[in-house]
Amino acid sequence: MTPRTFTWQEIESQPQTWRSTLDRLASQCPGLRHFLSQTRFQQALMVGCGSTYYLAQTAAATFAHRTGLPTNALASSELWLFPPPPLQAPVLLVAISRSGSTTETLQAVERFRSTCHGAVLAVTCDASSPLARQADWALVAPDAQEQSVAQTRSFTSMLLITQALAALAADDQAALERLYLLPAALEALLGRLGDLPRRLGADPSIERWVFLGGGTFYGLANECALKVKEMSLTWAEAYHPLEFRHGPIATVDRHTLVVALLSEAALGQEIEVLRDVHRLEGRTMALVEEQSVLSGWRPDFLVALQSGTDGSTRGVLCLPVVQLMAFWRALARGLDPDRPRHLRAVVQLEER
Ligand code: F1P
Repeated sequence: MTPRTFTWQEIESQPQTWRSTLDRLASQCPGLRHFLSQTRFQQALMVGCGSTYYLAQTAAATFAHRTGLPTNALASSELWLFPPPPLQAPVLLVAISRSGSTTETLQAVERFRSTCHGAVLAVTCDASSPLARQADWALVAPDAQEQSVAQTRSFTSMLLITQALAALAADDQAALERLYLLPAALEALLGRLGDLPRRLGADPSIERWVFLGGGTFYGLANECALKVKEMSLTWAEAYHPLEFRHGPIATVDRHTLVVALLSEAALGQEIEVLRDVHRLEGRTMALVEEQSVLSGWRPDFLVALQSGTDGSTRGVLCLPVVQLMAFWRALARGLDPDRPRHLRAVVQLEER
C-alpha cells in the first residue's frame, strides 16, 4: 500500500526530479560558465540553514576537491552574526536555501555584500524569492519544490546543482557528465532496496541512530541524522567516522544502529570503526558502491549503490535510502511525516 503523504510522493519522485533538474541545468551551463569566468575567485564560501547548511558542508567539500580552491561552509547565522576575519578576495559566496526566504541566509548575503569583495550565487527552488532576486546569479530547481516541511527531493536536487557547479568551476566535463548517470542509478537502487527501509524504520528495538561520513559525506551524514530527528522524533547523531571512537562510542549497545556512508579514500579505516561497533553489539549498516569493496567483511545491513561513479558524485544516492527509513519510522511511531512537530518550512525572524 502506498502511503498518501506529500513526503512519500516527494521522496519517490526523486529520479524524475533529478532528471528535470539536470536538464534545466544543461541549458544554464553556458551562462554559468561565463559568470564563473568573469572573476578569478580566490576562495569560496557556502552558507545555508538546517538542511541547506548540511548541503553547504558537502557542497564546500566537493567544490574544494574538484577546483582546489580553499572553500568553507558556514551556517548562515554565523556569517551574519559572527563574520570571519577578512577573506582572500574575490570570494564566491554560494547561498543555498530551498525557500530563498530564510532570514539568516538573507542577512548573511547582506553582511557579505557590505564586508567582502566577490559575487553571490544563489541555489534555491524558488526563482521569485528574495534570495534569487538579490543574487548575482541564481541556479533554480523549481521542479524540486516541496509541500513538506522536511527537505527530501529539494535537498538532493540542490545538491546535484552544487555538484554541477563544482564540475563547471573545475572545467571537469567528465565529472559533469557522471551526474547524468544518477537518476537511473537511483531508480535501480529503489527497485533493489525492497522492504529494508521499512523493516529498519519500524524496528522499535533500534533506539539510537548514528550516521558516519567523512570528506564529502560528512554533510550528508548530518542531513541523514536531521531527517531521522525531524520526521520521527528519534534521537540521531552524525560524526566523522574516526571521531566516533573519541567518546560517542561509549553509548553503543544492541539498541544502536550505526550507518556508515563509506568513502573510497578512507574505506579501510572506516570499516574498522564499524567492526568496533559490531564488537560492542551495536548493529551496523554500510552504504557503499559495491559489496566487493568490503573484502569479505559483512555489516548487518548492506546497501550497494552501484552507481558506476566516484565517491564525490554518488553520495547523493545515500539520501533517499535514509529518507525512507526516517519516513517509515515516523509512521511506525504514529507520527505524520508531513507535519513534523514544532517545525515550519521556513524560519523568518521578525524584527525585534
Ligand atoms: C532551511 C530549514 C529547513 C528545515 C526547517 C526550517 O530552509 O532550516 O532545512 O527543514 O523546516 O528551514 P531553507 O533556507 O532551505 O528554505
